[in-house]
This record gives sequence, C-alpha cells and structure tokens, in this order.
Amino acid sequence: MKTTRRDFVASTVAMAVTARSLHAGNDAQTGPGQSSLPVVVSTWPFGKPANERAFALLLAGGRPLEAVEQGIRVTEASANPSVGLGGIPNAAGVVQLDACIMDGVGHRAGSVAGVEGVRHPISVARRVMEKTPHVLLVGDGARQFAVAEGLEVVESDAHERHAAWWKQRAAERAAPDTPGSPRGNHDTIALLAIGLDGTLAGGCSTSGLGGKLPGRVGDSPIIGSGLYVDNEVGAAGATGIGENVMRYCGSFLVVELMRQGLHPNDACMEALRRISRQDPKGTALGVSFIALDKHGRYGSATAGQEFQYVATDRGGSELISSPGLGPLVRVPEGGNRR
Ligand code: SD4
Repeated sequence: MKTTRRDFVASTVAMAVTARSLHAGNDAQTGPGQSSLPVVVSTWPFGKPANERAFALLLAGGRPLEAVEQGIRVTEASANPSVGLGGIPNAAGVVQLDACIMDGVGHRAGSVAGVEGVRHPISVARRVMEKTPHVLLVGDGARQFAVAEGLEVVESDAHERHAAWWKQRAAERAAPDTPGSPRGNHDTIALLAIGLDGTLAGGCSTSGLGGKLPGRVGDSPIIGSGLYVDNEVGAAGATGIGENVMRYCGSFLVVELMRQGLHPNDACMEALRRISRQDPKGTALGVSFIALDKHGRYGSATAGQEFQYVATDRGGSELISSPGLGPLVRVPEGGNRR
C-alpha cells in the first residue's frame, strides 16, 4: 500500500519539537568542528527518514556525499508515490526517473534523466559522477550504464507502452501538452547535508510531473536548476514545477545570493522574487527552494504552493513550514495521486 502525505504528516507530528519550530529556518552561526554540525535538510515531510539515515552517517564521521546517497535511497526504496519505481507515470503510463548528486568536495556532479526501471537512480547518478568523465546520462543509455555497473534494474514493458501511446496520440492528433499541466501531482526529494568537517553535498530524486510527455526532463537532474552545491558558500535544492526553475537556474541563483551574504531563508525568497518578476506566472510559480549554508544555517521559501521541509540536527528532526511569496495553493491531503 502506498504511503500518503497524510501518513507522513502523521508520523512527523511525533518529531522532536524545539524552540526552532516556532520560526522557519535557523540562525545559529556555526562552523566546521562546532557542535551544531552536522545538519541535513530535505523537501517535504517524507524526507524525515532520509534525513535521519543521512544524519546518523554524518554523526559517525561519514562523508556528506555518502550520507546524501544513502538518505535518498531510503526514500527511493520506500512506498513514496513520487520518488523511485513507485513514482508517478508519464502520459504513456511509464515511470521515468530523474536524479542527480553533487559533491562540494572537488565540485563534482552526476545525473540521470528519463531513466526507466532503475531501483536507485541516485546511485546511478553517483556512479556517473565517479566512474565516467560525464555529468548526465539519459534514457536507455543511463539504464544500460546501471546494468553495466551491477546496479539493480527491473524488467519493464516501457518500450511497448511508449510506442502504443505515441501511435494512439498520432491517431487522435492530440494537441501538445502544456509542460507542467497538473495531470497528476508531483513531489521530489532534494536533500542537502553538511558534515562534521563543514563540507557539503546534495542530491535530488523524482519521477517528475505526473502525466509529463514521454522524454520530458525536469529541473531535478539539471545541475544549477534542481540542485547546486558550492563548498565555499552552501547548497540549494528545488521542488515544484521544474520548467519554472530550469529557465532561471534556480538553485544556482539561491547559492549565489547566499554568496552575497544572504541568510538561506532570504536567499530562497529573493530568488523566488526575482523569478516571479520575470515569469508570466508571477508568484503562482509552484516552486519551492531549500538552502543550507556552510555555517549550518538553513532555510526555505515557496511561491504558489504550500510547502514544508524537514531539518535534522543534534536537536532532532523538525518539520518546518516554509515562508511564502504571494498567495499559496494548498497541497491536497494525500499528496501525490495517480
Ligand atoms: C519536476 N521538479 O520534474 C520536479 C517535480 C517536483 O514537486 O519537484 N515536484 O519538475
């Protein structure tokens, strides 16, 4: 049985409640070796188990890169209805997954996009980063790479389903879909981590927008859009309508605003403000950012959708409601639906 957002919210009610939960984000100035590290933040209430796995590894002295991969694997292996193989199908009824990982150490990155039948896209992304000279592998090539690397794949009839859908579509002479049209819902895990030594890493994993055109790739596997990490500054990640992030290099923008000295909360809000000034959708972007800086401070902002994220540190895990820009649309109970 799929776990719904209601279940996740119910489980997160039991989270440790601290004074921090009275406001979004945190203000503590910390640094490498100081006791407020490590810190993990991730999108949506369902990020809690992923955060806690990542945090345990960091507390034991693990590298942020490893913590990010292992944390996101928890979500990919869970019954989450929008991440991993149980994710939301595209218009042809096929689940196509996007993921990326970025290591602040060495400024390295790896991604996969539109990949089918892979159990852990985040792990494939890490192998792309570590075992190839490339950053992004897509579609069947990404799947074949996963097979060659001995990573878990499942059999699928995706090719037949795609072919049948395109044939039917041609016959109907259907009009093109509007990218981002909410045929189904969508959610992504973007997870950011800072380790005991003050180094950073981040990752994203998603099935993307429900009902997307086959082959459509969102922001999540695009470095600088769905995720960006710079050890000198901090890290940022996005969730929401990818098209409204990709045209603005959203996560890169958030990191650059932190570089100018903004608190993560303010950097996320300012990025959304800038995007909404240019975008025809204005503040109805359906986009949320999270950010974590090199001091261990974190924050978020959202435009057009209600959004919560989870922060985990030595004080426990906390569900935080994001400050919003403009009127917010309530994300329905149950979260993602087919
Ligand atoms: C995408 N940004 O594919 C992803 C979906 C998402 O919350 O994050 N949904 O556009």
